[in-house]
Amino acid sequence: MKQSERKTAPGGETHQSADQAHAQLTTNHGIPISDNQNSLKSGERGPVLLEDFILREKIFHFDHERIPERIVHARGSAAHGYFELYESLSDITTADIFQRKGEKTPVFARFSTVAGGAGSVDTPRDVRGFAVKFYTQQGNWDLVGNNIPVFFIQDAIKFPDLIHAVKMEANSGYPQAASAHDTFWDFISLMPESTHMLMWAMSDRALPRSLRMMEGFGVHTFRLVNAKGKSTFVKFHWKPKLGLQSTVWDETLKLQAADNDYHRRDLYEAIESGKYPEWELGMQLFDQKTADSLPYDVLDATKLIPEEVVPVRIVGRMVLDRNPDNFFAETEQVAFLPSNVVPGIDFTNDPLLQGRLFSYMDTQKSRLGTTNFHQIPINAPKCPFANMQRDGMMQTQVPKGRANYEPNSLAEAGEEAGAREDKEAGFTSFRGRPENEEQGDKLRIRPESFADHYSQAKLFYESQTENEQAHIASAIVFELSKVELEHIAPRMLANLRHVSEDLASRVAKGLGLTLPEKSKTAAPVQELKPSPALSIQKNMKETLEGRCVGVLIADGTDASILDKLKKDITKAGADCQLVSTKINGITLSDKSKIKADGQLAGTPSQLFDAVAIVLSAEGTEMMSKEGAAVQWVMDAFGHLKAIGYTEESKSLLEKAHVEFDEGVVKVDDSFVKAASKRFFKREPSVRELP
Ligand code: HDE
Repeated sequence: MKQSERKTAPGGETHQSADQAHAQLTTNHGIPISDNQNSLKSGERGPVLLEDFILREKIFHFDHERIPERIVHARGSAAHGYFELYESLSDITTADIFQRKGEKTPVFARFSTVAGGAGSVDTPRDVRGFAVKFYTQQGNWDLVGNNIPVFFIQDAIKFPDLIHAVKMEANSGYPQAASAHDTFWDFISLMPESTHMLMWAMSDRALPRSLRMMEGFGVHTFRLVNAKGKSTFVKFHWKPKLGLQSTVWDETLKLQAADNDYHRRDLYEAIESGKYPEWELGMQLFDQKTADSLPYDVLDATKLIPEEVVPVRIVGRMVLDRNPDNFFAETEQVAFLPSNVVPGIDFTNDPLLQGRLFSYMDTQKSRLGTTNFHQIPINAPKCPFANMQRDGMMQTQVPKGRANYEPNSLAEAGEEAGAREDKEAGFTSFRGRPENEEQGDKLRIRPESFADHYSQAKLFYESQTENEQAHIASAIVFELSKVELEHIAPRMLANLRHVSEDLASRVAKGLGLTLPEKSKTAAPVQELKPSPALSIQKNMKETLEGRCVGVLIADGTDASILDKLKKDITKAGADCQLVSTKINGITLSDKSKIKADGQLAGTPSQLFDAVAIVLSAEGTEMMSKEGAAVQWVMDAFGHLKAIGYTEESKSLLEKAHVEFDEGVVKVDDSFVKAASKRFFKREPSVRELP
C-alpha cells in the first residue's frame, strides 16, 4: 500500500506517545501536539491548510535557524573547562582571577580557522583563533588571541582590506579557506608590514596537527595594574601540555579529503574519552624601561618579544573538560569581546587592539541580532550583574520596580533603588604615562617606531631549523604558483630579499623566475639574535601522548603481537585504531574474532601519527594487491611517520617503496619510542624541497 493510501496516520505506530519517559511535545507556546508526523489537510489527499499553526510554527522556526556566520573565524570548535592559578599575582595585578593560588575559574575556549566559512574544512593553511572567555568573579575577561603571536597589519583601519583580500575572490566566490590566490598575495606584497606574520602563516605553525598541540598568544601588549596603580606590561602565552606539533603539507592536503572535521572531532573525542586538553598560561612581564630599550615598539602588533629577551612566566593552567551540550547555543553564539577586561587588566595604545575594542561589540549586533546578546547563557557573566540598561530586542530579564535611572532617591521611599557605582572595586582605566604622550595633535599617522617591517620576519626565518625553512620556501612557492597575475610574484620576491636572500632565491628558483631588485624599505633591517623558542622542531616533545596510532590488520593477524602492541600504545597515552578492508569479523591467528575501527578505503594513514602493519603472510599478499593499502603505507612514509612492521608484512613495505630508515622499525619494544616522533631527516628522500 502506498503511503498516500493509508487510512490512518502512521505516527502512532512508529513513535511513542508522551509518557513518563518523554516530556510532552508542545509548540513554542506550550500547546500540546498530538501528531508530529502529518500536516493538517482538507481531506485525505487534499491541500494543506493555512490554519495549521503547528506546521507553520515549526517551519517558521526552521527557516530562521541560521544566523550570519562570523565574518572571520567562522569555522570553530569549543569546549568548557577551568583555569587554575599556580601562584598569587596580587603584587602585579588586582585582577580577581589572579589573587588566590589554586583557585579555579570557569572558562569557555573556542578555536577557529580564519578565512573559511562555517562549513569549511578544519585543516587549510591558516592562522588559528584561540579565544578564551574567563567567567571571573568580577566579570568576564575575554582573551581573544591567535596561535601566531603577531598580526598582519598594524592599524585596525586595514583589517577589512586584509580580510577581503584573503577570503574567496569577490567575483568568483573561490577559493574557499585558502590564501593561495591573487588578491591575498596582491595585498600582502603591497603591505610590507605583513611580512613577519606571512612567515608564520607559511610555516608549519599554520598546519597544526591538533588544536590541542598549538600555542596561543594574546598578540597585543596589555597591562596588568596593581593596587597602587602601578602598571606592568604583559604579553599572554598559552603553552600546550602535549607539545607543539604540525602536519606536513602533503598530509594536510590529504587530510582535507579524509576528514573535514579532523580538528573538531579530535577535540571532542579527546574530551569525551577523559583526555582533557591542557595549556599553561604564561606571561611576559616587563616595565616601561624594558619596553623603551627594545629595538621595536611594543605597541606594534607585527612584533613579538623573544622569550629569550623577556622570559615567559608560567602562572596557571587551563583544562578543557566538558564538551558543549549544544553546538549552536554555545559554540556558535559565544560572543568574544576584546573589550571585556576586568579591574586589574587594561589595554595599551596598540592601534590594532584599539580598533578591535569597537569591532567585536558591533559585530555581535549583526550576528546575534540584539544588544542583549550578553544574556545568552554562554555569554552571561557567572557573577551578579546589574545596571540601568533596559529593554531592547529579546530582553529576557524582568527587572522589578522603577529604578531604571540613576541617580535616584527611591530608596528613601522604601523602593528598590537599583545598582550603584563602586569607586573602590570598580574598573578604573590606567591613566597613561606620566609624560602623557597621548596628548597631541590629531593625526592620521604611523609612528616612526612602526617602520621596520623586515627585521622580525628575518628573525623568525633564521630561528627555524633547516627543514622548517624549506617548508616555508615550498609553501611560498606553492601559493605563488597559484597566483595568476604575473606582476605579483616579482614584487613579493623583491620584499623577501629583505627577509633572507636564501629564502628569496629558493622561492625564485621554485617559481622559475629571476630575482628582481630589492624593494625599498622604510627602515634599515636590523640583525636580531635568533630565538630558538620560535621553532616547532627545536621544541618538539618526544611523546605519543594524545596521539593516535593506526594498525593495519587482516584475517590471520598474530593475536599476541597485536595484543601487546595495543597495550604498549595505550600505555604511552595514545589511541590505537585498527584498520582493515572490512570492519566486522576479522579472524586473528588464535581464531578470535575482532572488529576494526576503520575501513581501509575511508581511513587513510594521514589520520594517524604513526602506523604499524601487523599482517600474516596471506594478509600481506592480499593487502599488496589493494591499492589503498599500498598508498596507506606510502603516505605514512611520505608524511615522515614511524612505521612498525612484522617480518611477514615486510613485502608490503617494499611494494610501497619504503626505505628502511631509523623510523621504520619492527613492532616490538622500540616501536613506541619511534612512534613518539616524526622523521624530518627522511624528507629529502621523499620530496624535493626548494
Ligand atoms: Fe578578530 N574579529 N579582528 N582578531 N578575531 C572577529 O568578531 C577584528 C584580530 C580573533 O571564536 C570578529 O565575534 C578586527 C587579531 C579571534 O568567536 C570580528 C581586527 C586577533 C576571533 C573581528 C581583528 C583576532 C575573531 C568576527 C583588527 C588575534 C574569533 C566575529 C583590528 C589577537 C572569536 C566576532 C571566536 C573574530 C574583528 C584582528 C582574533 C569581525 C576589526 C589581531 C580568535 O569582530
